[in-house]
Amino acid sequence: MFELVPTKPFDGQKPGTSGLRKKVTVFQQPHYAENFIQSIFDSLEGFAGKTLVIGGDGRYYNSHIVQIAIRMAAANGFGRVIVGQGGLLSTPAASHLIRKNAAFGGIILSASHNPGGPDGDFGIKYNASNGGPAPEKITDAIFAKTKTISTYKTLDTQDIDINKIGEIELANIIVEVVDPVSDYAALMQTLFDFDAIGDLFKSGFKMKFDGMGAITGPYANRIFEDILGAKNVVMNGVPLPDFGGHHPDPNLVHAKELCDLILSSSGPDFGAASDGDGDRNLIIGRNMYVTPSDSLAIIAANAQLAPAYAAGIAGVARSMPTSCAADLVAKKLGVPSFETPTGWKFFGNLLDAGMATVCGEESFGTGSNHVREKDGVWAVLMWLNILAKRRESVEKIVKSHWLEYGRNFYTRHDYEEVDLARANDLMNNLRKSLSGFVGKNGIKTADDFSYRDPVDRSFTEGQGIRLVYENGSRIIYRLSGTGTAGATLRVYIEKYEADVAKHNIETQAALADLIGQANSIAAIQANTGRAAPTVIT
Ligand code: VG1
Ligand code: CO
Repeated sequence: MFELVPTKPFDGQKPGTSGLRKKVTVFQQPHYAENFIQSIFDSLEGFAGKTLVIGGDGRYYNSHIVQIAIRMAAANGFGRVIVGQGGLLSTPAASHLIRKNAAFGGIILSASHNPGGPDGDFGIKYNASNGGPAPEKITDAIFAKTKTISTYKTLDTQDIDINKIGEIELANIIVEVVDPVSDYAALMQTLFDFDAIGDLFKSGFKMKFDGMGAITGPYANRIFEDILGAKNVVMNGVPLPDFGGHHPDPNLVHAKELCDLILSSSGPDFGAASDGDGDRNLIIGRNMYVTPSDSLAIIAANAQLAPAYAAGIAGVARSMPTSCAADLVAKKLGVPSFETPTGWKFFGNLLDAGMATVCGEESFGTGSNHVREKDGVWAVLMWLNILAKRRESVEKIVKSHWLEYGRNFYTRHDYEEVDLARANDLMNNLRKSLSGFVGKNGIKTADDFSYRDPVDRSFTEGQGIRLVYENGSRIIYRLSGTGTAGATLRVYIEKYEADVAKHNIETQAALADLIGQANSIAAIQANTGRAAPTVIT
């Protein structure tokens, strides 16, 4: 029944910021996915007889690869596979299942916020026994294996029916099909004050949640409507293989339908959205868009309003390009703040060691020590918990936060699908000029960000060019590690403003001077041929 299939290495199976992401057409090459999955297993030790969690965001090709992963897990000697019904699991729900079942690890099928469908993207990532994305030590080992692979192990069997909840025996393993939502929803009920949130909805508070045709629809329906009793909350709530044509990236550009609704003066009180695999979140209130960096800071400052965090937080961690707003909160609370490279895998050790409780990224990712992934629905519930306790509007909460801490104006400009060689040249030119920037236009320091993990001392370099001004303003340049076509240049711009009289300036206007400097310092137009960014968040 077991088969050893001969294969040859594929180029470029290097995991990026969050797993291996490629066009669906690349994954459709015979043996492509199998090679990567076998390379994952070949990089791990000691999983014989243990449990593997498998699930994905439901995008095109999910159901096909789920079957491949189950067969290969069986052939490679796992003892049990836990799979979400229909092959579905949000990324945070998968992280929770790994932890709850003390699984050896998990395989998550997702290209997250990237578009889906036959012409879209697909992805595979491995999460370790702490429920978090594999650290670089493992992803490097996986990549090394993909370069020498010559065979993979699978099972000669028909597709397994994973549409019915229950256990199936397959060769030497048990395949346990679970409801993708139940365990996750139960976890959320242990963290937040569901009674208070339910009362908020009873008082007439109106909310809209955009599932963007991706994985979070069923989670949102169960939690916000069935459990919390809110009415007519969820839009685009059915996960579809092509996300209904949506680009499931919860930002002002791709969640426009929701934003237009909430950002009007007669709209609902609160709006939220999540991405393809359910780990990102967008938070908006009537007339008030909350930047992810501000959201992290506000969550850190108010976390004690939620039962699970009532005793206070141990520390805050943010990715380097995320604004420094959260650091100000940590300082006031008297807890440490950490600055890590981009990607949730860098938070894992801090969370495991109890050094940080709340983590976040400017890219619409927020989470805590309840799982080891960022978590979209968690962030929405945290906001609901804060709103239920404070009984103030989102706008009031944000503005009083700025009043107390000052405002970190923040924007990110993305230049997508730029020519890869030109993008690399741009970055290399910046790298070469670093020392020359210092002292000009008020720039205090210039470096290429590197990070020494305080827990395991592992070292990561080349994580983004960082220009820091005397007044704390920052310009950061880095190339995306999740795109699948050409290169994406990300430019992050931040300016601190203590003066409350200046807090209501429109963000792009407030940052106009720095944006101009960012463009000219990197000669973006000359180097990319682009006069303007593709996406501004
Ligand atoms: C982007 C974000 C990063 C995030 C990563 C995965 O990476 O910037 O903050 O952790 O996506 O998120 P990059 O390398 O393209 O900048 V998800 O929701 O796409 O798994
Ligand atoms: Co995601």
